[in-house]
Amino acid sequence: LRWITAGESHGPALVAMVEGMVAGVDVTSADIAEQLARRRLGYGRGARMKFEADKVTMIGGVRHGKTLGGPIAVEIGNTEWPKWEKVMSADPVDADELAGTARNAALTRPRPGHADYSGMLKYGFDDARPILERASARETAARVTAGTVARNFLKQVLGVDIVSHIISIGASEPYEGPAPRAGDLDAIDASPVRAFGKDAETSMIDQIEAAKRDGDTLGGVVEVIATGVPVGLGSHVSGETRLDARLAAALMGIQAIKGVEVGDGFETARRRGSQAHDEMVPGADGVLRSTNRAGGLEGGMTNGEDLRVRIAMKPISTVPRALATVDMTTGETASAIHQRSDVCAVPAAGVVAEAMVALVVAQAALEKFGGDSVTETGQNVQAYLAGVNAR
Ligand code: EPS
Repeated sequence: LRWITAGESHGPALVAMVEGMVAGVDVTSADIAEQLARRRLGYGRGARMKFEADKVTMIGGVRHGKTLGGPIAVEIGNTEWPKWEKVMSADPVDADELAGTARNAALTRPRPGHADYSGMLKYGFDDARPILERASARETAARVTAGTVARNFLKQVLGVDIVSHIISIGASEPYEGPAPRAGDLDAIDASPVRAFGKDAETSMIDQIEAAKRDGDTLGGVVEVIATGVPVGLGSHVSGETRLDARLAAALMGIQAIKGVEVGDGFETARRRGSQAHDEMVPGADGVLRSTNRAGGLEGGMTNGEDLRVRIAMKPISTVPRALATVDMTTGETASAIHQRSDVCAVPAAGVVAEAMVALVVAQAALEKFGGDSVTETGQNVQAYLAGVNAR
């Protein structure tokens, strides 16, 4: 399974492509729209989230609501496009047509924390526009689109469910209760900060309110849980086949992510071995665990327990109370670019992280079970599970 996205934040559309998905997976534009709507949720998003709609058009690979086995292409229209038609035109535009267009003014004051500075130097631009257009987290709409195909495959063939919730925002009191299950997703989505638990929610909202008042931005910590994942996805044989490594890479690849933790992660490093692992006990359908500190991954392979990963998102680098920078044209001290921005996009990052987990787990499942259709892959799954006597 491979996936790729194309498109700029203020271009006509984003495009998501998924290649290698088996035939017969149920997926409709409504399914994609539903996931995209979840990504737009969350207290602390900026003005653009209020007036922009994600317009989904399936271009190829799906017929009458089922995948065909070929590459799947989906377009997500940017309804912002009319305002940017000239500035972001793919074809050349006459200089006098652009003259005086505020939106076209060169952005020469890179934001600390953003891709602006390194991108301008590396790609040879004296304007941050060509960098920020692609670095923008608008691109995550395309990832969620690709992830919807993977998510539907996992549910249909393996019964896997994926949920996320927000552990903390800024310096809020971290959530410490039990991990949510698939059935809790609606309640989480109903929370303005996608929290699982009222106390955590109140503390997160307080943080966002305070940051907003101060012209500041916030990051936070997100947890993703996948239930029903069979034992044996990924492999111990090489670093790059380890599923934890692959999940970490995919999650770290989400804009603004600075840390990934599998299971109890860094806390495990503080424990003794006797308190760090998940002891095994015999059960009716195979081995059971008394704890899940490993987050469902041992030796780079799923162990049949719930997969559990966390990501740390840095605060958005477009800070309203603009940070000190250098004007790349004059070399003088300046205030970093700021037009408009979200205060916090952590709730949305949860939905994006679900999509990345779905893609990586689906990829590992297709490697393990193969097949060209939902029926064939499903038969392979059943034969394997019967053979290993485990879920
Ligand atoms: C983003 C900046 C904002 C966000 C955008 C991501 O856009 P703009 O610069 O147009 O105000 O609204 O997020 C989305 C549009 C989206 O759909 O998530 C950024 O710089 O990453």
